[in-house]
Amino acid sequence: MAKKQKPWAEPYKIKMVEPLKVTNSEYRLEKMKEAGWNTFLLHSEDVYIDLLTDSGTNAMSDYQWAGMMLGDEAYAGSKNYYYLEANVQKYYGYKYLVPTHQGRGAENMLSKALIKPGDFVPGNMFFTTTRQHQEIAGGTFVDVIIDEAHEAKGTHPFKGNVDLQKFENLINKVGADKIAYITIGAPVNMAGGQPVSMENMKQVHALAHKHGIKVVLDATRNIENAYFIQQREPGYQNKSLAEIHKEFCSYSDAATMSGKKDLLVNIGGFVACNDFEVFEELRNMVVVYEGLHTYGGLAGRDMEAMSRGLEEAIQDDYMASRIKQVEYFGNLLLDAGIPIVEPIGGHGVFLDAKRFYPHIPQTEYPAQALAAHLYIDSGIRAMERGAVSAGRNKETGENNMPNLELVRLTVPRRVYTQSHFDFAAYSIVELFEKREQAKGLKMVYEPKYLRFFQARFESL
Ligand code: PM9
Repeated sequence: MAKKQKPWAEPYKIKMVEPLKVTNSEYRLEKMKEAGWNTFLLHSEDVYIDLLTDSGTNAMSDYQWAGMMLGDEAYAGSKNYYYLEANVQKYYGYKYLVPTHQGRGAENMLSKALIKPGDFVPGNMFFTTTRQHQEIAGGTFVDVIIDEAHEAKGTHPFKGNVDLQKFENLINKVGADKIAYITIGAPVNMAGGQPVSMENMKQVHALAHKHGIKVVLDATRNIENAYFIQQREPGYQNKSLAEIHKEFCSYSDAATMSGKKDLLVNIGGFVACNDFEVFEELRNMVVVYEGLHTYGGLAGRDMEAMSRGLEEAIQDDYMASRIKQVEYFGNLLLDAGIPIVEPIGGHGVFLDAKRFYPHIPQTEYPAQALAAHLYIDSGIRAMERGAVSAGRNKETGENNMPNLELVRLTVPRRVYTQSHFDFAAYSIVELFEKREQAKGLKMVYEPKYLRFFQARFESL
């Protein structure tokens, strides 16, 4: 008899619990109507299992909570800032740090500092807030990710990689001086949490620097990316996540960071760089948008929790359990024949709404509808990542119609147990079995910026 594979288990235990409200589907249908068929507009107390996002939904450890009591709430020069600066230098390797209240605070400042109106900003697939700030600064985002990233199916181990030919074509077309920088997100959120290989990052850096173009890392989930390199890329199996992560960052000039993901906190972010002139600009700008450069919109205790979260997130055993939980959930769905993005990504499992609801055209927002139906059916909250999130073309005003029409079931860190995912998978299979009855949606209210957060819909 073949020996079973040894199961994995979390390297932590639960010390405090938060009760969840269990509701029925009639109640949830009412709540979904009130929320305009947008899961962002639900009240969280009406949600049973909340897989909306892994952003700021982390469970902090006793070590982090203890650190919260050591907040130095001085206006200037808090010791928690210097500890965070030292940890960012140690684990990311950048010379200069400016804290921000969260990732988009960093994106706002870096975009303003580096983009001139009319510039182009290539990147490995757009991210909603990142592209919005680039556009507000007068830039135009250009997608240079490999084609495989735009397909839900596939086996490519590093679907987040940049297509170097696409990047080079852009340089030849517009000229290097019209390219503000290239931005690399790793793993790629909108592609389903797909990682970038070290080799690709090295090549991007070499090509960019050959033309005097800066490389900016969106380091939001970069430690998760390091795990995929350790597991999948030859030559990295015996290296620690800390070593891999720092090497990866060494191929970039600056980074924007949402600490609300990798760094196991509920709020916080930063922008970091190696170039003193860029730092000077950011340090000057932060006092306008966020706060003094030694707190950037955060309390001292928040910076302490983020430093300590970084020390925990970089541990190999923690990260293995994080990604294996996502894999466990994804495999339950794959085994039941549910169409999801493959390979399974780092921070969540993404349902492929085009294959889940093939009878609903993309103009009727199948992913938005699927997220709403899942909530009504079982109290699970997910997020649309398709035509609604893709917004409109900034020149023509036409709706963008991305190839990927996805529902993201994001896994908060250290929050849910294996049985929550058993329940979630069972509920998704039940919904799949009655998929023919499902109807699409019509958008009835569209906000100007990042419409997916506040748009409202009606069922057709
Ligand atoms: N990501 C997420 O749920 C939260 C808001 S968008 C629905 O995935 C990347 C790769 C992110 C990200 C946020 C940000 C912005 C930048 N880059 O939310 O401002 O995934 O801290 O970070 C969200 P903040």
